[in-house]
Amino acid sequence: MKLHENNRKLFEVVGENPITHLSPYCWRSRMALAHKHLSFVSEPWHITEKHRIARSGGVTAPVLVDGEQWVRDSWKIASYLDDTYPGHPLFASPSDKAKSLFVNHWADSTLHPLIFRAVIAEQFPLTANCDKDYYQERTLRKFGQSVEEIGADPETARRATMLALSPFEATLAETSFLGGDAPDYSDYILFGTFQWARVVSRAAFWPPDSTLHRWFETLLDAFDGLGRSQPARSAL
Ligand SMILES: N[C@@H](CCC(=O)N[C@@H](CS)C(=O)NCC(=O)O)C(=O)O
Repeated sequence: MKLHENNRKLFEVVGENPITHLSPYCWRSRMALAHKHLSFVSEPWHITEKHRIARSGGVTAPVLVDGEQWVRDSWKIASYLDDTYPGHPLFASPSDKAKSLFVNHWADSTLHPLIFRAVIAEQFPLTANCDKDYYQERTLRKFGQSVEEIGADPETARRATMLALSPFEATLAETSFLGGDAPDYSDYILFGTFQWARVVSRAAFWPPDSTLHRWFETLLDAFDGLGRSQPARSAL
């Protein structure tokens, strides 16, 4: 029996429209919970509402609350879920987990800064009004540039993103998923990245005949279309 089944919630970043789930990290945890067949209640959260997640000991979402347990950080949430609920593993072996950790670092340190530059001009207007000043201030502190400066040349950032993605594209020409015949957590990490792009940006990153497109569309349909039920920016 699953513990805390009715007492599990996930704090997730939302935009001004509360149905706009625009955080790549929160999507990782959503997909991980779905993969493990664990139900949860979504707690829409604004990035300035630090007091609501104070018990996690940190200031970022996702935060999973599982009964009495508070877990913050998408990677720690995935590890916690596999350790606590061994069914439907996210990591088939320690070696798979190590490779997923590489994907986690690659997404965070290489892909996200590029995609941020490509989409921030379109994303910022979707930010919750109560978060906008903080977001501007945090961006300036973190990158030494304003949102407007960072988002000034999305086309160059898109080209750089596609270049960075070429090893992933070549991999998907030989295998359906990074997890092999079925997705594992490494697929959900990168799904989160491109779901973020899909939710905030009107422009596609890849052509419809690419292996990336096939992989992403399959994951959008997974878990009864959990990902696809989130409206794409291009559809609005
Ligand atoms: N390493 C963290 C990163 C989480 C993160 O940066 N979340 C952003 C939302 S996309 C956040 O909550 N930011 C609030 C802030 O920076 O104050 C994870 O994987 O969960």
